[in-house]
This record gives sequence, C-alpha cells and structure tokens, in this order.
Amino acid sequence: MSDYTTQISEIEAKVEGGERLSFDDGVFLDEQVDLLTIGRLANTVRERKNGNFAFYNTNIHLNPTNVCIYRCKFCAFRSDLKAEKAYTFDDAMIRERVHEAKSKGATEIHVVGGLHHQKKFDWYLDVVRVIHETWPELHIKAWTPVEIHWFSHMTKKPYEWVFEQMIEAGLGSMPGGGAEIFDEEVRSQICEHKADSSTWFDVHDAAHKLGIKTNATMLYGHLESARHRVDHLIRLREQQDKSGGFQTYIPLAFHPENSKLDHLNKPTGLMDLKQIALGRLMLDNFDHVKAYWIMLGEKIAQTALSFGADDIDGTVVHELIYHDAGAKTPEGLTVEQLHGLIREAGREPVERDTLYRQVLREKESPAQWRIGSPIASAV
Ligand code: V47
Ligand code: SF4
Repeated sequence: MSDYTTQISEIEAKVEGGERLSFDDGVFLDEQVDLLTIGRLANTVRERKNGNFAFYNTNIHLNPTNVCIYRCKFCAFRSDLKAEKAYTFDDAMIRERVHEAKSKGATEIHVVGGLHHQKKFDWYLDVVRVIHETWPELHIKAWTPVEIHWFSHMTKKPYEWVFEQMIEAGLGSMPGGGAEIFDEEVRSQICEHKADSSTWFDVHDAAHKLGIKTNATMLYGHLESARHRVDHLIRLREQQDKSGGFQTYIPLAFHPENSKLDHLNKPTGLMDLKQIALGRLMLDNFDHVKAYWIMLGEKIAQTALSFGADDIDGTVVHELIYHDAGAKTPEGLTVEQLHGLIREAGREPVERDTLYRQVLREKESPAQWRIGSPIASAV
C-alpha cells in the first residue's frame, strides 16, 4: 500500500470509530486529500451528530458603527472618523432596527461593529440596553472578544465584570468573530494591533464560565497555509475540552475587495467546501458547523450541507461586513427561500433560536413565535 493509501485508511478508521484526528491527519486532509473523499468523511460525522436536519434562524444584523481604531488588512468595513463612509447609530436608529426585526419575526439580532475611540463603555452598553428594552424577547448575540477586550481596557475592569454589565443590559450570547487565524506570525501580518490569540481565548473562557454560549470562526484564504488552519482548529478543540461553551464553528472565506489585501484572489468554491469538511472532522467536540450563506453564496452553502455543515445561518438582513468586501449575495433571504435551498439539498429544514432550541410558529401568524425544546434531544 502507498503511504497515501495507508494514511487515508487510518483516518477513515478513526472517523468510523469516532476517534480524534491528529494535527498531522488534519494537514494531510487539507493538503493531499481530494474534496469528495474529505467531504464523504465529514458527512458521516455530520449525519451522526445532526441526522438529516439543517438548521437556520430568523435574524437581523446591526453594526452600530463602522468607525474603528484598528486597521485589519482584510477589513473593508471599517472607517476613519472623518471619512465620508463613517456612520454611528443613535438610539432612534437602533429602535427602528429592532421594530423591523419584530415585524419580520426575527428571534435574534447579531451585533458587532468597529471600536469607536470616542465612545465610552456606556455607549456600547446602551446599544444592548436599548435593543433589550425595545423588545425583550429578541435574543441579543453581541460583541466579539476584540470588543470585550476593548471594553475591559477602557474601564480597567476584568472581562467577568464587563460580561455581568452586558448580561444585566440584555446580552444573550457572543458571536464567533475576531478569531481570524491564531498563529501569531500570520496574525501579526493581517491584524497586528488587535486582541491577540490568547486574549481571544481568555474572553471565551470567561464567557463560558459565566454560562454564556459563544461561536468560533476562522478566516481563511489570505496569507495562511494548511498547518495554520489545522493549528487554529486544534486550539479551538482544546478550549472546547476545557470550557465547553462553543456551539458552532463557522469558517469564513476571505473577501478581498476594498481591503488592503485586494491583490489576493477570493478562495474557490472547492476551498470553501474543503474548509467546511476539515472543520467538521477536526472539531469532534463541536455540535454544529455553519455554512454562512451570505459569505459562501447560496449554491456553495447548499452543497456544504453534504460536506459537513448542518446550519446555514439565517434570513440575515442588513449585513455589511461581507457586502462592503464585495460579496454579491442577496441582502437577505426569506424563510421560504431558505427552506427551498435546504430541501433541494435533500435535508430537512429546522428553525432554531440562537441556543439551538426549536422555534415554533403558527401558519396564520408567522411573525409570532414560541420556543420549543432543545433540538439535540430530537436527533
Ligand atoms: O471577525 C471581516 C471577518 C468576522 C472580512 O457567530 C471578513 O454566528 C472575510 O464573525 N472577508 C465577523 N471575512 C463576522 C462573524 C460572524 C459571521 C456570521 C455569523 C457569526 C456567528 C459570526 O468577519 C470578523 C472577520 O473575521 N471579516 N472582513 C473580509 N473582508
Ligand atoms: Fe476594526 Fe473589526 Fe475591521 Fe478589524 S475587523 S478593522 S477590528 S472593524
């Protein structure tokens, strides 16, 4: 048997037996294994964990400001304070967004933005408070570790204190952004000044200890290589072993347009599917892998449901980070369109809330909802 055949048979046996893959297995899969083989293996794990279900949610985005003290090289969203594209939401604009969420029957608002150097911690706290007071049922998934670290730096208080204030204001969970690539050398080339990798983990650790569920991302397709991606996944897996609060892993494809790295090509569809599959195979202790359709496009997201992904995010209205960076996907999809995509891919659509509980709606009044039981129990 060739070295390749021996190694792939060993990996297949590990996947079949539910055994953990090593760093070398991951690099081999990423660098040498064809897409259909890695996809088939990832699909085995995906179906073992989530059956035929494909999850989505009804959500809306709010990026309260694009003014940011940092200058991450991959970012096309940020703005200088004095630039023409700079904007900052006031309370009335936030309330309007929440009313829109309510009228659309959204269960979640996803809130991330820039680090506006003229805004104090109370301003960020009020963003959450205003949303919560306007409509308390709406789940607020807000701020990345980069922002939480900034709040801690501004107030000179520990992360736990920052979270306690945010929870009191209405925060429900934390999204997965700001992870980029943990390898220190690559990170220093793409986002030199912002929160480093160990800070990213410290913030998640603090969140998990307080019972706050979080997500995790990886930005791929820029200056990193296979060993950086696998190292990233193993660091996530180790943190999950320790604190157990991650719900979903979301690989994020780099969109170069309007960024300082615009000389690079956007990752191909093959690369997108491979990163979904690799994440599913390496992260044996994560329940969910998300194919974020806004970033991947509907066709790749749909295909990803057979390559390891069990979630395609949501209806997503008002997304800016990817559209500023050249994404040509629609501004949002209706529930009917999401159902169509999922069913065409041979999967069964299940609406979830942010915490993966089933969302139940009456046919006569679809904007009204109530929360059912946790979905894991149904699998
Ligand atoms: O941290 C910024 C990335 C992230 C670009 O938790 C870019 O459910 C590609 O984290 N090309 C924010 N990526 C988005 C994010 C996210 C998205 C969807 C769902 C969830 C969740 C989280 O977007 C940033 C950064 O890694 N990003 N600019 C770009 N040009
Ligand atoms: Fe600022 Fe976030 Fe963009 Fe970095 S990715 S420049 S922290 S808005």
